[in-house]
Amino acid sequence: MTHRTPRVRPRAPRTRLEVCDFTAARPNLANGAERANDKTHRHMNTNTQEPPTLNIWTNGLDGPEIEYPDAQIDKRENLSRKEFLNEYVLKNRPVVIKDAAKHWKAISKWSPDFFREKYGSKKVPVFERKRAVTVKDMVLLKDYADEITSSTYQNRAKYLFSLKIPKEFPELLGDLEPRPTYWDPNWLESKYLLPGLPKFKLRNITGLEMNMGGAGSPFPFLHYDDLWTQTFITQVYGRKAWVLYQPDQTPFMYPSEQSDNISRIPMEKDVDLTEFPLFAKAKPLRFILEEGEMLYGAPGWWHTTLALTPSIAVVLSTANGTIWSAVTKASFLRALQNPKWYVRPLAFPVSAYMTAFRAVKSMTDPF
Ligand SMILES: O=C(O)CCC(=O)C(=O)O
Ligand SMILES: [Fe+2]
Repeated sequence: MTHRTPRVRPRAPRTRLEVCDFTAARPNLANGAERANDKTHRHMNTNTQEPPTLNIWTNGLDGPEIEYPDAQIDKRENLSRKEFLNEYVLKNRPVVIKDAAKHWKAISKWSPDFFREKYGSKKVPVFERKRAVTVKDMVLLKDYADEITSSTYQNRAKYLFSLKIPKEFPELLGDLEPRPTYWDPNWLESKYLLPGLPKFKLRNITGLEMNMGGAGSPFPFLHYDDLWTQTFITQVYGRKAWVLYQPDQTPFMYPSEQSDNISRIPMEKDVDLTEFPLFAKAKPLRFILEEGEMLYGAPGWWHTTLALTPSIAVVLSTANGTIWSAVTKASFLRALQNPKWYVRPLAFPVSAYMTAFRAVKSMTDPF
């Protein structure tokens, strides 16, 4: 996905309720539905008055030994398009497709060394979260390749994301073929989608992107992908831990004021439950995406990641008739809530156009 630059304002002062609501921090009382074998660290040291905290990766940001043997995500092979549609897309459930990228050259060819040698002098944007603000830095790819290969859990590499492959590495697109059938139809690629509004977010959300990190690098923020699109993330090199929360967990996610799809909860350290008490109630789904596997990220699911090794992933956001009404609604609200007053009236023609677009596209791409 393309992320809006998530600059998050300093937090509002804590409310009395947040400071006092310690029930939420006690997992067994607060969240009876939670899996019994969930070993999430939640500490409340009553002797020293340390605030209760929660580590979303269960065994800390300090070591690569994370394993989730009871991962609650389906990992499928030989998944037909029909099964994909009926069992996952129409049920709004994520799935890992183990063999969707098995013929891609990228899987054996791309690595930090490959990018260091072939593209070392290219400048790329890298990100980290500092005090609730995502900070961007520009670095040479050769330096960044060194950073991710020497990253440790104590000294974590920054995160590179949303680097547009067609723009930055057009000659590498052939390494990502054959194109998985699950990606189509992708209406976001249509030149008839809101042609008069080239800057409108929906026009720029698709296209293959690259993400990179090093061992211990957290993706800078917990979020769901913009405008309720679906996203396919392929782990081309290395492995990465994922945590997902289904859309009904939104009340526990603390969306930021500026971007309702980006949480204010910091990812670079344990979550302070006196500040985010409701987060203790959220039901996580955790798993590891192994090299070569492709995740279908269903719309509206909150997620974030932690690279366990040097990691390279390829991301594509798509949309079509199966999710179009949700994408239309999100686009309508985006325009309506735009800080620029003159953009707001566009909300109505945008949603009318998208509704008509769906009627036309459905003739050739019925579901
Ligand atoms: O690659 C990752 O670590 C996370 C990707 C992601 O969530 C995104 O690009 O939207
Ligand atoms: Fe995402």
